[in-house]
Amino acid sequence: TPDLKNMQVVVVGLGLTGKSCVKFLQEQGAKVIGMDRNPVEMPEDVKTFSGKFKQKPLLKADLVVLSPGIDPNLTEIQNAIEAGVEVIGDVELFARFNQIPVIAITGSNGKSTVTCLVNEMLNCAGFKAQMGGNIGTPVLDLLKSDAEYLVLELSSFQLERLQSLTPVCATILNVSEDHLDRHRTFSAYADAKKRIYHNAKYAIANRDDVKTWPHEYQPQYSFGLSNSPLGISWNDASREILVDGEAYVSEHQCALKGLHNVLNIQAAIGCVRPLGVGAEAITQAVGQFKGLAHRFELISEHNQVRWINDSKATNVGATIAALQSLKNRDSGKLVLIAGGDGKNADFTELQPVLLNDVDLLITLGKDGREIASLKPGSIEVKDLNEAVNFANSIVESGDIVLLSPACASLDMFDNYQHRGDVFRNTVLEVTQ
Ligand code: UMA
Ligand code: ADP
Repeated sequence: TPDLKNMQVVVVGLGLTGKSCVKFLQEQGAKVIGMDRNPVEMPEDVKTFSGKFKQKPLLKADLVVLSPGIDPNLTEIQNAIEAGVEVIGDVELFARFNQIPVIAITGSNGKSTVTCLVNEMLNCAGFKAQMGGNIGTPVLDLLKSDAEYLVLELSSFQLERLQSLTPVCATILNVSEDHLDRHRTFSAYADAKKRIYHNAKYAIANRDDVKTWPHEYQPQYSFGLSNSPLGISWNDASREILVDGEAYVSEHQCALKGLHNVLNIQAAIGCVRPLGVGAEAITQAVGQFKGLAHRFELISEHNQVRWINDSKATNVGATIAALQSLKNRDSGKLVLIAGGDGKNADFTELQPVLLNDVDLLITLGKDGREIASLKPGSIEVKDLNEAVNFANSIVESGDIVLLSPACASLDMFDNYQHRGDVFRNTVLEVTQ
């Protein structure tokens, strides 16, 4: 492991990640400087700058550690890189010290769901596993864990500069447009995700989505809805997940619903089977994992109207998945509430499902108008409260109201949890 003692390290961004970096670096004996655009309270021996990032300390540093939310293309950071300063992320720092086997998970959608499923499957098989990364616990906080496996959810921001991670299993679940405000082009975003396979022992890819494939694609480690004699597949007639052509788990044994979740379950199976996890543990895990809050979560069925909170649908792909899950329902109108900060996304892909599968579209937020323009008769409202009240005024027994914004929440809320909580509370208020 590298020696950080007395090294001059600048930590940029002092949120969850930055704080974990400062703590770790101090334990290693480094001299730490912190920077954040906002004033942040730090230990006394950490020199901290707020406001615009200070160029001089960045140029003088032995190492710069960037938080995932910091754009490496910022002038001050680029100048440091050009001056030969090493600039890395927290996951790279973690990888240089970590000894615990890692299962690494990325994708535009389904990361948190698959991370939790893999964790659950390992635990059901009697392994001690712990989750971290983009899901919430900064990876450096896991270095001292006594877990046998670390299950890491990694975002494109965390993968962008990563080199030293050597996962046992790595998977890209899917790649659809997201974060173009930061990565600028779709190919740059997809390339960042591809780094997850670098040095991975087993690469688990979606055989039907070439964008998820590693350089050396191997069908025995693939998943997907298409037929395949090898790897993990799906029999649509019997509604069963197959492994190497043999029935393995059936849909009714799984607590998660929807075809996108079939893919998530397949990917999780693909990640744990190389580790020796068997059918019994897998069946137990898929039976008990009901999914996370804010992901296609049923929050009320008052008067036979279903209200679904899918606030975590922060890109177009997730909203399309939600609408597809509702396609084969019996009857009733579908009201969709969408909009927020689109992160420079192209919404035209959403148009066919808005036209065919949505009966009424209510939009809000920064990019609400743009989404509303895709469907005649859409209604633009000022906030979520108005959206819920309007929906409530027109719904009848059998209808569904879905909050699935296809956008980030940051233009109107603290985060997607806040947006989902406001939705839930308002729904419970108006329907009681
Ligand atoms: N900051 C600046 N300048 C900037 C941007 C941010 O100074 O230009 C400062 C902010 O004032 C703040 C700090 O940086 O004090 C925040 O850093 P950060 O944005 O990197 O966020 P963290 O709190 O460190 O949380 C990060 C992840 N956030 C992002 O990638 C944006 C968390 O994922 C992750 O859970 C956490 O590390 C632990 O690993 C959240 C997320 O939204 C859930 N991720 C994106 C997503 O899922 O779409 C990728
Ligand atoms: P992530 O961590 O990648 O954001 P989550 O599991 O939190 O993924 O789910 C985020 C959103 O994407 C939710 O709206 C969820 O319903 C949807 N979703 C989950 N899995 C998939 C998938 N495989 N394909 C498309 N959408 C998905």
